[in-house]
Amino acid sequence: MHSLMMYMRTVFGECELKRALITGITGQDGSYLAELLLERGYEVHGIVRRVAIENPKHRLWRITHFLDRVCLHAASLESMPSVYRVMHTVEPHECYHLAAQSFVGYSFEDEFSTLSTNINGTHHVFAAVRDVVPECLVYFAGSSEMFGKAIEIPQTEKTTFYPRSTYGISKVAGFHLAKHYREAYGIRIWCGILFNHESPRRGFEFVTRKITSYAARIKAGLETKISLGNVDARRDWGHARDYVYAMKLMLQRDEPDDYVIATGKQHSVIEFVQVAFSYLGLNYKNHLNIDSQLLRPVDVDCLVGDFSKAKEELGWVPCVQFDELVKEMVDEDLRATLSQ
Ligand code: NAP
Ligand code: G4F
Repeated sequence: MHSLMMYMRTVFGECELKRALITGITGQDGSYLAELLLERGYEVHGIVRRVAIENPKHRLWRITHFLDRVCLHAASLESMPSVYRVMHTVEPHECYHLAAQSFVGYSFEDEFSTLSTNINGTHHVFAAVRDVVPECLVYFAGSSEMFGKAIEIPQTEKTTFYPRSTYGISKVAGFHLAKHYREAYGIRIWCGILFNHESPRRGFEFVTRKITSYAARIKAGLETKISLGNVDARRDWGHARDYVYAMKLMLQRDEPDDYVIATGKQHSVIEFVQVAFSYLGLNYKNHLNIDSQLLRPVDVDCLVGDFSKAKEELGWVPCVQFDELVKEMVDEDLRATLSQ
């Protein structure tokens, strides 16, 4: 694949094919974004950890179906030389920086590695762009976790941040680094402030996928109970495919800016459980166990975004509704469970 891309670059010249580099291509968003960019005719490169290449069946499950159409480069966010090396090799026109320790729950268990990976990793990517490809357009994956204990409802681009985890703090730091690189060095970095987005490719550690996978296993008679923590938490859940499209739209604007990407609708964890279980004809009350061990030291209770700016300036609106999202995830988990 790599030699094919080098051949195409030589034959067609630099201007014909746009090259995109995605950090975190093996993740939920990276996989959907890579598909979108391939559809648009991009030459797509991705940064993956060495272990992913060594254990492709386990680590590359989200991107197996298009592996032959992308070029993967082994690197780690923690290693500045490895990030610089990839930037030199690819010389991307667009760089989507999605890689992160993205699980808030884990950030309470290992604060130090979360801060180190997410802040230093982001700094390495921005510095490499500045030093190697300063014209490159950059997307930074900010998060609604930056609003944390939100001081207003709904949250907009102007809402003050109040992060409640080292994960949230790391994203606030990344957000300010992005602004600093814009102002000090003129690097064109867009910050997406994305609210929770899910899909059948969501990691099993996140609450939505945990719920849909357990619902499917309970339906199939393989489990009887699901244990959850704070089921009163409220989130603004959208579909990952809709959200990666917003990333692409941002980089088509002339000037870098920040955009809230959300549905504007809020649901509790318990509502998610109820919709998922009742879709399978199950009464969740017969299967739910509340486990205080799963509570976080502090939680984010209520997030809901106002996406008016994205609608007005990007023409972006969410397409998939909450019930459709839950059903798509349940359908996929039931199919996978029954085919095991
Ligand atoms: P995800 O599924 O957890 O994917 C994270 C990606 O980062 C994976 O490809 C992972 O690689 C990679 N990664 C982690 N640590 C790395 C390291 N040290 N070096 C290189 N790669 C590393 O996350 P996602 O849901 O796609 O989210 C994408 C981005 O958006 C993240 O920055 C996340 O914090 C942010 N975000 C997500 C949401 C959401 O609701 N999904 C909302 C707001 C913001 P491995 O496969 O090797 O682990
Ligand atoms: O699904 P979660 O782990 O997602 P969380 O913490 O909202 O973070 C996700 O969204 C952020 C955007 O706001 C992203 F930046 C971040 O990368 C990630 O994608 O938890 C959602 C809620 C929390 O309040 C949690 O306490 O569900 C509650 N919850 C209740 N029981 C649980 C569980 N969460 C998990 N993961 N597992 C449980 O058993």
